[in-house]
Amino acid sequence: MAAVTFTRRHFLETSALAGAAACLPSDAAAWWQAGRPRPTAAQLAWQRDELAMFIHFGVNTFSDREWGDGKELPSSFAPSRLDARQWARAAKHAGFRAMILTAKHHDGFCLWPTRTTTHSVAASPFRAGAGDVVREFVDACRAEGLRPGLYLSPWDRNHPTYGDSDRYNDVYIAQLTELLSNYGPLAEVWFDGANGEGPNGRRQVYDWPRVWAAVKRMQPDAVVFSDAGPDVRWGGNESGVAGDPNWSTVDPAKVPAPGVSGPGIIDALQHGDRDGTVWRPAESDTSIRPGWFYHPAEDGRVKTAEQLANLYLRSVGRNSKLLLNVPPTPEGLLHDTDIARLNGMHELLRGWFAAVAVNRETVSLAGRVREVTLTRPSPVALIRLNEAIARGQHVARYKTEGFDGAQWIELSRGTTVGFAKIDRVTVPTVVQRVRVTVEETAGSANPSVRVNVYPPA
Ligand code: FUL
Repeated sequence: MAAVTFTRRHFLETSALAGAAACLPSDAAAWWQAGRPRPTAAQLAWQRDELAMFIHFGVNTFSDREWGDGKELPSSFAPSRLDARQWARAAKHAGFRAMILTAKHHDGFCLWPTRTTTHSVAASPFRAGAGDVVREFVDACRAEGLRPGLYLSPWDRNHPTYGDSDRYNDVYIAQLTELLSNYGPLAEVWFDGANGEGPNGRRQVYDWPRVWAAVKRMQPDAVVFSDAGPDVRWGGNESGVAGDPNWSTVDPAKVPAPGVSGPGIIDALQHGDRDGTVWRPAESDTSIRPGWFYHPAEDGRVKTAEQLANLYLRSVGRNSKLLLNVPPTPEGLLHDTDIARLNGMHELLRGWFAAVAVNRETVSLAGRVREVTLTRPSPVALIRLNEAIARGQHVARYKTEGFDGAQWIELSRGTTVGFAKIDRVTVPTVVQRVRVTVEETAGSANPSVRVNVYPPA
């Protein structure tokens, strides 16, 4: 195999997958026969983003609450300096590639001038009632080269039809139709399963198959996120930490619909299913602050750069994607502290992954051992493995070792690899070579795994 030199730019700007595909063993044809589920182009693009920013913004920002009750006055929505470009610039600068906005949260207030309710920006002082936050958001994303996504809460504590299932389902589809047909291509449409009681005391029954069909029809290139996918699943917690192991394949019967709880569901969301028949990778969501919406009392409780960089290792570095919420203030701007922490995270990650110490690579005949020779002997701080997931996910168990000149010493052990698996190495030994041995696979194929080795920053 030809010499491989990766640079800082390589890590930051190219997909791991492209590199992995370039390193396919010569018997690659065997892969296509393996018969395991594989991602769609949209799912691959979703995963390559690695980092997406979540924006929770709405009447709760002004009432200082997490869940509005639907009785908020539209007149309370009064951002004085809203600048979606500031959000997008901050995201881009910190290495994010996508952004998702709460077009409507549980309180029912719509951030775009919808025809389905008067409970929207059109009745607010924002831009004298002529504003459209969704429009400003998607425009800002596109101007900064970020892929936009929208969250439309199904639970609606304001709309009078909520709980009257068929009528509300029509309203919900009408809202989706406005969002999916008037704002250009979206990368992700985000649904939660929240389902409270309606004003009439009745429980709303959502029509998820209809919702998903509507997205597929109007935005065929978007991924649909929910507990139950169909394209991307919730990772099972709101702390931004992916499961280990983490299969991108699932058994769809285990999580039949969003918001369903019961034995085994969180486990299925966290870990996926090694023998699952459907490709549905996990998204890890969390907030940079304790709450999803901005609260001034939490200004001193913003996650540190170090905490955020570690979250990257435990989400992206465990075959997931990190959806990190950064909530705008009542002014309509991201807070300076949050921006500083995002930039700090980016600097840390750049430092950790700056110098790739690999200059030569060999693959064993059986394809189960991949060895890299370091540019110069060094201790190892991080090892990043990437599986060629366009052909499915196969690695079920592996170990990594370093050669100190006399013997092979174990550096790390793991289960799944997938899009990326990043191991922190605590063994201080100086090594000349590093090898990964795939000890167990799902399916009969020989996995193609790319190995990158990073010395201490
Ligand atoms: C949950 C909501 O209840 C929270 O308020 C937040 O939006 C979170 C991302 O999803 O379902």
